[in-house]
Amino acid sequence: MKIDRVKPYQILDSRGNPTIAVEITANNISASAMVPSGASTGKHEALELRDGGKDYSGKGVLKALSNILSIYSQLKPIDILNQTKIDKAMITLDGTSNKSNLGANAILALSMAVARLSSKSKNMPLFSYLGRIYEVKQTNILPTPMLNVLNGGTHTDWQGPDIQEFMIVPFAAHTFTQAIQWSSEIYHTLKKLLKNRGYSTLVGDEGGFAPNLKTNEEAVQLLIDAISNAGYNKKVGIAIDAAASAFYDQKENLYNLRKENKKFSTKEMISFWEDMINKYPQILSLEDGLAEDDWDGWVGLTQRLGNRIQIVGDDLLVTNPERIKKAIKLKACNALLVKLNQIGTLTETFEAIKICKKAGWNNIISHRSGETEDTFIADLSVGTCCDQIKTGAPARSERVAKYNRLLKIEEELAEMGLSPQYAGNAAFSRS
Ligand code: 2PG
Ligand code: MG
Repeated sequence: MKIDRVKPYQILDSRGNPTIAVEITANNISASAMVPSGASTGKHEALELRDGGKDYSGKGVLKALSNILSIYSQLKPIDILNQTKIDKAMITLDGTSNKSNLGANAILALSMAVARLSSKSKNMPLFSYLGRIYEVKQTNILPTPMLNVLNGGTHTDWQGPDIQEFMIVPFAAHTFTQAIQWSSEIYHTLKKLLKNRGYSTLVGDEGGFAPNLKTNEEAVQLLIDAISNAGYNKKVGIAIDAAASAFYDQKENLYNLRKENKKFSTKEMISFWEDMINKYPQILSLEDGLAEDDWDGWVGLTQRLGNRIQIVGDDLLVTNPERIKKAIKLKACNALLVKLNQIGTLTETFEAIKICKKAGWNNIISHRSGETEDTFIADLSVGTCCDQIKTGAPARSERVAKYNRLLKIEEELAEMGLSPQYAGNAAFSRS
């Protein structure tokens, strides 16, 4: 199956910024893919190529589109059924460690589209095909979702809390369908609560509410009240993504929590988390609690809290096998946030997940704050047996598209006789 047509497009993401879509065709079968884009981008991520200049305030991706065409013309004929070979050829063609030559967005668009076209050509659902090339035996596990119902940080232009994401985790549901029902009910209960307390119910970039709260802790309290008012006490937990690199002041070497009117050293920041976790046992996961290069701090944080909650590296690890290996060696965290566009190919993403699984870490497949209607990550979470996914609030089309795809996969699995299983609480057990 050789690709005989490649058509890249410049489209808009959920924030109204340009991003890439590509459609590829082989033997009259076509498939497409769209690339997301972050806001709290880690500085060690692979490069997202932007045009610069005046149009779209420099955010255009026309150079990346022409790089897609040039990759095709240099690598053709491209046999779509060998994902690893295609991804490796693109990595070699780029020739840099962070894909700054061709752009990780250009490379990823092709990498995803190739997988989707292959699955179509084999008449397999995407999750089954990904499972085959990732080499797992089972692809019948639906991930436990982390739904970001209260937004802060850069995703609200700092109108909301300093902490970027307050998520609900319906771990005790019996099915994915039930997990989504509970989450939607809690989301609407939270909306009522905010209204009653005189807060705005406008939403941030990931569909969660973005109220101008007085403290960060108030957000946790609001989630606990919403969970309990909706009737899901002890059945739904809380996950936090602090995105601490965004409020870390490098000059002062301090964490600046505007809402608390406090500047914390690394040690104090760790104590802040410890106090919060002591006070709110509902918190079961903490992502980017410290900044992306505060390695010693991360080791201390994991020593202190790693046996009680999941410590997730996002900006710290950037889905990069080399940084992950370092973190495993140092015991700097115990879970990976998986983002395709941080590394730029499906093959390297598989490698990152495999390394973590081998180390007994958890993996959480993740969206970006700038998203599209592409639902690739829903299939990826099932195909790689990743047990957890975070993809925003149960609201806004680009977020619910992924949850809706998983609802459909749950049905499809049953129809295929593969007895779907919801990961639930087991997603948080570590070996
Ligand atoms: C994160 C992500 C997604 P962004 O920090 O985990 O929620 O945000 O895409 O802006 O990096
Ligand atoms: Mg994050």
